[in-house]
Amino acid sequence: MTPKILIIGACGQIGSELTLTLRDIYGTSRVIASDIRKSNPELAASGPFEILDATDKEQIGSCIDKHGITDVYLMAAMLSATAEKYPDKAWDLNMNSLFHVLDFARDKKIKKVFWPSSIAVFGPGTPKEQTPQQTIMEPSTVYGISKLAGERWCEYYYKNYGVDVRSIRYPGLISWKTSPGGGTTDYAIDIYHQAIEKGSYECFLDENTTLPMMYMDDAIRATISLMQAESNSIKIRSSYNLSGVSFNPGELAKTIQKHIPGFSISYKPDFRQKIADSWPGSIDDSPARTQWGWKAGFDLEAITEEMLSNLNFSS
Ligand code: AKB
Repeated sequence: MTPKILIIGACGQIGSELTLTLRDIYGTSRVIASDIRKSNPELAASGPFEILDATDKEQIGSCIDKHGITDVYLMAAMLSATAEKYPDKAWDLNMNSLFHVLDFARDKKIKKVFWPSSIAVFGPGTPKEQTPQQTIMEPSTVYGISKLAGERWCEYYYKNYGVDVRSIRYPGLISWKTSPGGGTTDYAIDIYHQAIEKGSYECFLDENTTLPMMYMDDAIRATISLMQAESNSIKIRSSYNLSGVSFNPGELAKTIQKHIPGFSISYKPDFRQKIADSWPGSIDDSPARTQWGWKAGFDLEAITEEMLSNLNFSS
């Protein structure tokens, strides 16, 4: 059966690209974009769009009824850096939106749920390199705590109510179409914009802070593959580790310098350094590879070429 999809948080960094790709696959009329405001007017104009507050259960329910929704992608979230500033709001948005959607799936109003987790579920006590799927998880950020709690709830709803929920622990995502908002990995996008506009960048993480990252095209492909996989091939109902590429600001700057030789970088770590220091440097994603055939396509060189050419840099 062709799904009828609702994307909550469609104007955000992942949501906007996911919406367009899902519309290419299933048809524009079968993919309803929604967000609390039309912050991406181009996306809002590209097909059906609803104003929707992810914390309002009634609004979500009415939208599901109105459009006969079968699958919900819940992309609304407050990311790590902003969540440290507004812990209550972050908890409210990140947790209650998830409960609303899981409840609708439990009550058979919808069939399938996608919910994004993050590498932020790991903490300072987690093994840093090739972090396994199952390991010590003691997140030290509000965002990470909300994502880990969310993962446990996803598994609980699957085991106790048979909810078909699927999830990925996204690394830092790099994209050129829509800017991220309030994440610790955002530097890896800002740097390209500043390199082109100013030829220099002041980085809020230090030179050697290696983090797991991924190009947006890979993340979208992973999300859709997971949602299209046969239910019985999905053995993990909390959230899957997913690996793309690992690099630090110094290494990223060097790849940019190959294209923009005069580009310079300086380092002024701020409160986000502590968040980054609590996260892994690289991820072991063997369950995603073996269970639903995941394989990343973009390395750092390819990401830099894509970013610079799409942001219209010409040497
Ligand atoms: C963030 O930096 O908060 C996000 C994430 C890693 O989930 N990009």
